Amino acid sequence: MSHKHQTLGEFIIENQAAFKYSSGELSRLINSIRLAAKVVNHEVNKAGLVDIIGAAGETNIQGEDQQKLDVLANDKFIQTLTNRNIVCGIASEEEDDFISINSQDENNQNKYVVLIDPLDGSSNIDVNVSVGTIFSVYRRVTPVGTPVTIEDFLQKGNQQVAAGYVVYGTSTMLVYTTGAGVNGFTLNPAIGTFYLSHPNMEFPLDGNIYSVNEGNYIHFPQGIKDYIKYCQKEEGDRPYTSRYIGSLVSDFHRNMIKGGIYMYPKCSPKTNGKLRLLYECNPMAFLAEQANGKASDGYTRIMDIQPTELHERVPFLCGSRNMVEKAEEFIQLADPK
Ligand code: AHM
Ligand code: MG
Repeated sequence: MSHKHQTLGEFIIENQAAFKYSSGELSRLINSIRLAAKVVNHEVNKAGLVDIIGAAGETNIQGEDQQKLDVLANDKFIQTLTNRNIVCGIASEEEDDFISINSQDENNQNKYVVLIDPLDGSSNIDVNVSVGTIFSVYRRVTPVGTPVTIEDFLQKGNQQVAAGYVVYGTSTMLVYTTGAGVNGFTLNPAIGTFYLSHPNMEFPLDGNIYSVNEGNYIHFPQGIKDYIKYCQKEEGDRPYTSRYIGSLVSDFHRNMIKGGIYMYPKCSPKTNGKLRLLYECNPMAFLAEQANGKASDGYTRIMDIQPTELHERVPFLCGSRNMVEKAEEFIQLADPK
């Protein structure tokens, strides 16, 4: 079937058989995410109209102010996945601990856990700039029918069976992979349907955009400073251009289409940057690799890092393959391990 006018619903059904562990369960899960994405999209679009923006007066485990829409998006995704009895566990950037679903019910034969950043880049909401949702799916490692444990969540990114994001931008898109390439669907808000608009998305091998918060420059490791100087140097196809929205999903999305690198390095010797391995880096890394790009912490493939806790952070470089490899060269030259 030509992809013209193909809806996400049709695409899921058509591609279910191609998925090696296909039982329909993953398809139902993606369908639930599609539904929650529409609900959250509706709320995000209303943000400027109703008095819903602003801090909810709670702080999350990272000690950051939560904003009302984060709470709302978190609730919507958790509700949708719980009500439809579709997964056995959920971990969210907004929750201190993971949630076990129907752990008392021996009939719960669900085998997937979902990790989610319900509304990433949420400081952009008050100023009408794009935000996103990021999700990641794993098969549980403990026996089906028993309560999930932390082990089910602390899996390496290379064990992901699906990952994706929703970008609530000038138009709303859902972009995801189940390990057979990356496809992007655009929401037609008039009828509430996602259409396949970006089949087989791929990062160009090279690019000329670098995305990093240069306000942190003096704190960056020497290799990152050197790479930034390299990007700015007038030579060959350089200087590159700098674009930083401060919304990972949007920066990633643009770089995948145009070619570029996103970086959130260490900002002091003590910290590991800002982004969370499980909720942000692994799903974006899976998408990047499926789209012919690359993701690393400067030394190691992101998806090969063994997580040790739910909310841990890692330095993150992600984007066009040649650009990420160039940045790694600079990092490893300045600070060999
Ligand atoms: P959040 O999960 O608290 O929204 O933080 C993640 C966001 C990313 O989307 C974005 O790339 C980054 O934080 C921006 O951080 P900074 O303002 O430090 O540059
Ligand atoms: Mg986030």
